[in-house]
Amino acid sequence: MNIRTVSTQPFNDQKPGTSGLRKSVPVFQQPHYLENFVQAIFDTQQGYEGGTLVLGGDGRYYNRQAIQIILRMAAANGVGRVLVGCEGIVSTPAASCMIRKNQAFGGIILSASHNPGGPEGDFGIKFNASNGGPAAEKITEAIYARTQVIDAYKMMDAADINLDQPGSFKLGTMDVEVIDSVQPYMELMESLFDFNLIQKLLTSGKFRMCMDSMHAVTGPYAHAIFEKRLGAAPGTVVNGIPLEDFGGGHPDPNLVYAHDLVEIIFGENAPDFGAASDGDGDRNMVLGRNFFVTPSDSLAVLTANAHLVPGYKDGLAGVARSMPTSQAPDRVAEKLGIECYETPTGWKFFGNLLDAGKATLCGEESFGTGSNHVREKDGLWAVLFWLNILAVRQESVEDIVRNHWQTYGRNYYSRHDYEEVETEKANQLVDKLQAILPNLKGQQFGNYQVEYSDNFSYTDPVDNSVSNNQGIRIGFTDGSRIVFRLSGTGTKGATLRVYLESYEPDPAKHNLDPQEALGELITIADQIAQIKTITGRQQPTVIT
Ligand code: VG1
Ligand code: CO
Repeated sequence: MNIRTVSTQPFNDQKPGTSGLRKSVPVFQQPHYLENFVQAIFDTQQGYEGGTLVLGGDGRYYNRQAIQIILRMAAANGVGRVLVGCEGIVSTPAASCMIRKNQAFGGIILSASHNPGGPEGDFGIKFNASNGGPAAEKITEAIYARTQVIDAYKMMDAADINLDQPGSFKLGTMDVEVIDSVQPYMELMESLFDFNLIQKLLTSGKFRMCMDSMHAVTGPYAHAIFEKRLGAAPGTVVNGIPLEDFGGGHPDPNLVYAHDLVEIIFGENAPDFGAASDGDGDRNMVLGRNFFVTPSDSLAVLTANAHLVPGYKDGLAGVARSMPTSQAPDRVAEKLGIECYETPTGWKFFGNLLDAGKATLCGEESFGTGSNHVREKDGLWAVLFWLNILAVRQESVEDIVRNHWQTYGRNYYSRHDYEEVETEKANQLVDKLQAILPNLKGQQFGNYQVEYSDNFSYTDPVDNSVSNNQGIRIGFTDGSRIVFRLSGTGTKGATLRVYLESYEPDPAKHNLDPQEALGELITIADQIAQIKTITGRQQPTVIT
């Protein structure tokens, strides 16, 4: 088959963010835009000639077209074999699983995660390395550098591959295997969790759950695992068919966007357990009847109960959380006598800790939880982990969490997002904050005294690489914290994230609304950062 070298010119905006390159669909549809980025991936990798590549996405608009383009480019670049998800569907954690299982040199995941999809929505592309995890910063930087000088890409002339059902094809000498990505993923889950016990719970007639796949990628996985394999009642999975525009919603599993689930779980005759996952299946939200579990608490509870779950019964090497995540997991780690690592935001920073066997469980406040079973956060894995704990303990979600607070104290936690702020104003806010940081120490704000203030810098304990400017932290003498950072996944303007945390050891004070418990810190955050004055916003766009 004919292989062409196509001349091109660099685009200046192809710098990957927290999780790959995310832009609106029309940006990706510009001639050469996707091709340039894909060629930059090949140009900066080794071992792809003759090697295996995993390819798939979350099913959003432009997924299928992008897959056909990438297949032809992979063939033109000499890749040996590509494993593609049937219908182009591969969740992010399933892609990680497939890369590891098939000794692939890497994977290309097409997703903009929880960002809305459709012709005017967002699209994204991410490269994962041979360990199954998001490419480390030095790789994404190399890819970006390459996009800045690229002048040509390779393309094979060939017809589209039929992605509708499993099958084997050839593109020139390259093998294309279209496979059902649910199977290998389910097998991995079965090796970690007590499926018999969970099945007993789900078929006992005494326990009901609701899984909201938000019209996104986990639908097929959730149907296969919860309903078909574990015997949950039909209808347990809602919004379970992936749609190109996610039904017009934000596939973001939080109390604001997962409104269908929220109505069910806070409504009459609510089920015992509810969960939701995001566009590409790596995030999760966990709920009990009328009860919300913060992602930070979820990581802490999973850590404290891991010994009840077959895959983790021998203990955890350590636990890791992103810096803005609450310190609830730290308390559990301390009691267990294991290390708790604090990393910058983004799953790529957990990769080395997992590869080196230093951490077993990892989590982020942004509804991400995972373990060393793959190198991505994993939404359905977290749901199964919770189900396994519920099946063993035979207590409600609420009782388990309240009990946890009694033992460890409660870390009140909330994140306030200001979305689509003018970039200039957001930068101004951060610059001003940065300038006053050195003077904050010792200052008193109401009941709170500043103990430290800095811009978080991380030195990876495995390869000693340093990542600076990962978020401004203001810590108070009682352990409370306010963290400010700008999002690295948005596609419009800037998103300012303000993370708030306070610690309450007294069980008599564990029943407050977090916004109330954090009220004074919320005011202090505005006072210090001048959010209202600089952004002109009176309140956050989204509170989680
Ligand atoms: C956000 C979250 C971060 C997460 C990232 C990717 O990044 O805060 O914790 O790892 O999204 O998740 P940022 O830079 O916008 O704060 V996903 O599910 O969007 O791939
Ligand atoms: Co995601």
